[in-house]
Amino acid sequence: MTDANIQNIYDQAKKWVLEAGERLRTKMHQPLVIETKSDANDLVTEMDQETERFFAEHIRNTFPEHRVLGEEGFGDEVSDLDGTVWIVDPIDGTMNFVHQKQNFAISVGIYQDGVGVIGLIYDVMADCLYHAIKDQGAYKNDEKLKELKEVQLDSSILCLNSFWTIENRRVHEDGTQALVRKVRGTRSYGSAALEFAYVAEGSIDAYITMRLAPWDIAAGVILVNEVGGVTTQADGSALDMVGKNSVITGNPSIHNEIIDDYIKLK
Ligand code: 2AM
Ligand code: CA
Ligand code: CA
Ligand code: CA
Repeated sequence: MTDANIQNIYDQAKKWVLEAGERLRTKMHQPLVIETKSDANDLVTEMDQETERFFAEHIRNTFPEHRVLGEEGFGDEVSDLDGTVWIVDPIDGTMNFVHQKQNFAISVGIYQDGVGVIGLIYDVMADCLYHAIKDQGAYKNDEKLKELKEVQLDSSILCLNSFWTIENRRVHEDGTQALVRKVRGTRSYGSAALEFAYVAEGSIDAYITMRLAPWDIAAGVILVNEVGGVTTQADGSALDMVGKNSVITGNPSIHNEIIDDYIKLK
């Protein structure tokens, strides 16, 4: 794909992300229909569905040869990343959307034959867009994000949550507790996409979570790559962008240490 093509796709994607965010801000104070998915805390609203439909329709009309992988099922059945695939999370942090009316994001990652080429994460209520085109750096609105500097674990801030298992594997619980005590502080924002964006901007140093889907991470991985960060599964193996993943993303100076000395996925 030529640079001009990528720029055109990026321009469209950015326009739609901002437009979808504007629609969410306008409609979010209307009464919401809230349903549950895999369990009582796994929420979905009609705004998640409407936003994903908005992306799927625009992408199909403008780029009919592209495919869409989305959380809410309005995209295509995607089991490989051949060609151009848009990986869309219409609202990342639905629980925050419902309970807090803030701290949620639209996440769009665009992959070309398996390579992440465009990442957009839009913090809707803050009107803050994190964006990257492969090999051109990552940005927070107009500000170019800096390469991550070396950090020590005991002066790091770590994001994590209460998901400590993936399928029949689990983190080493004593090790993970030791990690929580070792770092300077822990945080949990409840939006995987925003947590990736915070790693990219250097406001947190690593983020650990189990059981994420491609749409949670597709854009974030691209942003973090652009500032020299690394993302793997919790045992250090490569991510699977069409399957479920455990995830550690962060500063390369602490990434391996966290995996080898603390998480020790069993
Ligand atoms: P979502 O809001 O798009 O569902 C919450 O810690 C983060 O984990 C959010 O990014 C959320 O994405 C994601 N997540 C993935 N699977 C989840 C699940 N089964 N239940 C709740 N959150 C989930
Ligand atoms: Ca969800
Ligand atoms: Ca998500
Ligand atoms: Ca979602």
